[in-house]
Amino acid sequence: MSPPPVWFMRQAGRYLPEYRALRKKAGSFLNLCFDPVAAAEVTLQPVRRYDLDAAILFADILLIPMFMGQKLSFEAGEGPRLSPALLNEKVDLSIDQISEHLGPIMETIRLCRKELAQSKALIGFAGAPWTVATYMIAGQGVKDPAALRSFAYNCPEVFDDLIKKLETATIEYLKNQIKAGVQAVQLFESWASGLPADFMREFCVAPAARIARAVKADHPEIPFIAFPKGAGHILVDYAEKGIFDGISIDSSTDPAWAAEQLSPKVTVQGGLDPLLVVQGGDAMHAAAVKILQAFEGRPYIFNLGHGFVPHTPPEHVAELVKLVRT
Ligand code: 1CP
Repeated sequence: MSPPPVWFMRQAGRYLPEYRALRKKAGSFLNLCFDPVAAAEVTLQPVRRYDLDAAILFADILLIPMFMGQKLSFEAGEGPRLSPALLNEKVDLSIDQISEHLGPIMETIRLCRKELAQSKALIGFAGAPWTVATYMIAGQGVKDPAALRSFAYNCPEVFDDLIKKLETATIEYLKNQIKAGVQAVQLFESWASGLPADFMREFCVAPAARIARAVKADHPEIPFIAFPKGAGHILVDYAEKGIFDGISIDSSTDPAWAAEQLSPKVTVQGGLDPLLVVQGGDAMHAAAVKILQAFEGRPYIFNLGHGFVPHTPPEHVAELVKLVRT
């Protein structure tokens, strides 16, 4: 049995000393995103260090709201801020000029592709409409989606319009990434957890499927991965849409359940608890082996159930890659 391909969510980032050095030089996270030479370097750092099978573009899901007219900043230790928040103010959001803002990101992609070996995939990404909308509405990351759902119920026209605009912008953004050189795309739905099933079907599954269909209409050869974190049994709905090539599972998903319930036509990805990589040793080994065994004999990509946390020891990542490869 040949080992599965391996890459990691947040494989570039604060747990790597070489990232922290470049980030310090750039002054801010956004400066780093908009400097193609530095962003390409950060994208390639983990691939060089661990010989991973794929690089993921260094950018952020919150660039799209910024291109649509909200002001984006990252306050140290506090996470992202978008202003004005749609909860407080009516904002004139425009998606007509999205492509005018994409120059530096596309240049990062071209630089990465030039540097990467042919055998390594470059993965592009975007946030899914609901997840991006949560930040746009609240003006920041929120743990409890109640206020956001109330906004959707109270202002259905504004909410629908926002989701549609995000869908259109995301399609455009992903198509441009593919034209610049990414060979697979992943849609991050980081805030699916806690949503009523029908709400999730309408505002997470359906928009993701429409985005995948539109992207694949132009680029049928590009694998499309959905990562609906916290979607639980609605993962089956994603698989049954028949449009996603890959489905990434979070750490709360039982690998044995996923192997049984998700159509064998989709490639499953991920699952390992990122905190086990902080731990390392036997606990990390045992969990990784259990996941590998659950997906033996079907297409599977090794990854985490969510991104690395900043205090992950880089040497544990090296150990994990070695384990997967042997
Ligand atoms: O240096 C720093 O301080 C910035 C930390 C950081 C990094 C490294 C942020 C701020 N974004 C990123 C890069 C990033 N973000 C990537 C690059 C590629 C890689 O994975 O290596 C990707 C794919 C993202 C996607 C992203 N941004 C998501 C979806 C995935 C997830 O983690 O759920 C989300 C929700 C964001 C928003 C965001 N960006 C950054 C922060 C601190 C946050 C907020 C997260 C939260 O609300 O919990």
